[in-house]
Amino acid sequence: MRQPDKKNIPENLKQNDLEKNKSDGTDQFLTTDQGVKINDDNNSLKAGERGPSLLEDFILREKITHFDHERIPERIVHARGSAAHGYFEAYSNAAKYTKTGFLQDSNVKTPVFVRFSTVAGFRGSTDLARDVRGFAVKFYTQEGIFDLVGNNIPIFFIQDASKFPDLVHAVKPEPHNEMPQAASAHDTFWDFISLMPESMHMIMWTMSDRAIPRSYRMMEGFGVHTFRFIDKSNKSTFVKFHWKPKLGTHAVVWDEAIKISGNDPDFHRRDLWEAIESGNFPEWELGVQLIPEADEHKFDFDLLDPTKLVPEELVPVTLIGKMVLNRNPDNFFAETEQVAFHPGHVLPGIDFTNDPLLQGRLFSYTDTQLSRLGGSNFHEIPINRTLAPMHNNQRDGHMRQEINTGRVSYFPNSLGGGCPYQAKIEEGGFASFNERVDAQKVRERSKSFSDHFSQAKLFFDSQTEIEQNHIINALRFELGKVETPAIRERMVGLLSLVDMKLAQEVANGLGILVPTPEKPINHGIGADADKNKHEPDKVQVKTLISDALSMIKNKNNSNTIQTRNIAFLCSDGVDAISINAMKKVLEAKGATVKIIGTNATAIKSSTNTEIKVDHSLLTVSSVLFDAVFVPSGKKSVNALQQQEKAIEFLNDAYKHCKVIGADKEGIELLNATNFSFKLSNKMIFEDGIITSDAFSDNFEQTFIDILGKHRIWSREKHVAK
Ligand code: HDE
Repeated sequence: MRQPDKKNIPENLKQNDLEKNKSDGTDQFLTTDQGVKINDDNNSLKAGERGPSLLEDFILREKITHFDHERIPERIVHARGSAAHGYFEAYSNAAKYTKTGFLQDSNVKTPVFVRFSTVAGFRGSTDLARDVRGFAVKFYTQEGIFDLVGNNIPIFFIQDASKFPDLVHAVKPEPHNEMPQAASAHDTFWDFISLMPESMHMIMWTMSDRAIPRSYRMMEGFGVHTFRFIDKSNKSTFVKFHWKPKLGTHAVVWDEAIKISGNDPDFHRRDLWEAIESGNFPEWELGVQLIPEADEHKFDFDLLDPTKLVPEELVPVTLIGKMVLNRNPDNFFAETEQVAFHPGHVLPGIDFTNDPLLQGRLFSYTDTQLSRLGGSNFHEIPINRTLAPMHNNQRDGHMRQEINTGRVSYFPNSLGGGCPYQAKIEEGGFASFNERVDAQKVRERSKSFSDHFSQAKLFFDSQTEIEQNHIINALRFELGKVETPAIRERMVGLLSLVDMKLAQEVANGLGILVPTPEKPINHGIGADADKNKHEPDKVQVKTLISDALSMIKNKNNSNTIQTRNIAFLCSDGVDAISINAMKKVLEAKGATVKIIGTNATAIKSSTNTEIKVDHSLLTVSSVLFDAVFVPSGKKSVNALQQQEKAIEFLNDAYKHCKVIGADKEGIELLNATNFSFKLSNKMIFEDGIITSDAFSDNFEQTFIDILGKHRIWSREKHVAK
């Protein structure tokens, strides 16, 4: 039996594998696809200088033909995405529960390729859409490929795979006019949702700030479904997968998200790319919630229901490994676009449950690659190729790369000596978990799936007031864009089954009433209305509040300011000492400083030294940064006061609850803003405005301490007034 070499596997094993397919034209001749050197790539072959082009011009024909076929269909969902390479290291504490190889040994570095995505938008749409984010990880293990194809939200909209095409048709741009792009704020989406009470828990999450992350690097990830770990004795333990980001879980605010979409639609893509290029490698820890088979029915929800999560207070998350992303792809199309994930790519030691959403996914992912990547040989595309030895009797098909030798392509055979031969379980052969299934075929939903509101309420109740307000505002925005009154009413009716205050606040924003028994919901679907009325199941709920569901209360968030981006607003005459003092402490803590100048190249300090400008004020906005600092320097501040963009920069930073720092004369620039009254009201500290006047002794440190809080949420109340 072949034993994989588990010791000291270099982290770049997949990189070595990809090297075989890399091509670099440096110092090489330009050639045709056939390797013929090209003498003139600028002119087609013509009958005379001004005559028609000749069909025999094989160089032109080849070039144009290839160009004509450059595009492949984009993913039907998750079309917009960004990816990176890295590695995973197990802590080896999961070995008790699963026999899967890559989780056994902490010396093994398993190469990974991770693709993050939005769901609804097209390939070229904005990163900052209000949307779920995909979080798909391909592990190139020594036993084959394992794909953990998850999202940044631990549950889903629907319970049964048969509703997925309907959900996606509803959320995608409407079919008659293909609008709106990368947005759920339109009638077809809310029409569907208002008739699908099972989506209410997910709606709470997607209307929360989880749907507008600050960065892919600051998102949690979840496997969503309940999977199984299988140990050596074939014992099964239910498992829920979690990714916990080292940088904490953070979001932007909605006004910021829509402004980022205009300023830099590639915001998340750029953020991931630049972090990796600059050596700030993003990290996550892999966590699992483990539930013994015997406890399957001990919860007030069904473990097979993908609209439910297992509260961390009931089953804590055990960390079993860490993942580091340390290399950007070389070629977007070859790697990020052609990577094909599939929740059905599992290994010995990991298996499925009967979650009906997962079961449907197991069919869909291979099927979609057949049309997206053009045929059944997509596993041969370098990014999809396994590192484990691969031998079988699958043959031929479009674009087959492998040259299978010999005359045998069937099993069993005697002519090939019985090869390739089957592996016994002890030899690493995969055998499905032998779950006993004894049932009749039915098209039915289990009664245990019928409580659609308890966990929606759990989520809403677990949020801080700030976060609840964001959910209310998101719903006011989304439903405010809905044109059909009956859809809005139905939605408010469903919200009233989650939380009356929530429904009332949303209804107030829409200018409608919350439906009551006297004035019931208008279902808007004629005679069938009664069929769609939903009577919520009353269930005894054990978990009433879960702090892990709130990003603000989340205990995994540290106060790190690592990789936070701080804008320094500067012009000629800026005080270099003031810049350097703040820059030094920020960079020592791993933050990044960007000099924003009144021109695009360089400015002169008060002592006439040249300071390189990172961005011209004209090309950036406060929404692209985590905080803003105005260094001292009278002339610089005077010049900035003349720039509307500088004042707008500060006003937006204030509105989005970001830390604002100003050194000596820098404070005068704050006097020209909407929040200048704060300076006289002495509310500066709790309001996140850090001036050298008020904090003369520990100015820089105070700035950093407040920056570590991510946002000064308390400010939001008076910003709104
Ligand atoms: Fe997917 N999903 N999905 N999905 N999904 C796809 O596969 C599908 C679901 C997820 O970066 C598609 O290769 C069905 C849940 C991610 O390449 C497609 C159902 C979760 C990605 C597909 C679901 C996901 C996809 C489109 C319900 C979180 C992007 C292109 C039964 C656990 C992967 C492709 C990447 C992509 C089908 C529901 C996550 C069409 C039928 C739940 C992260 O096959």
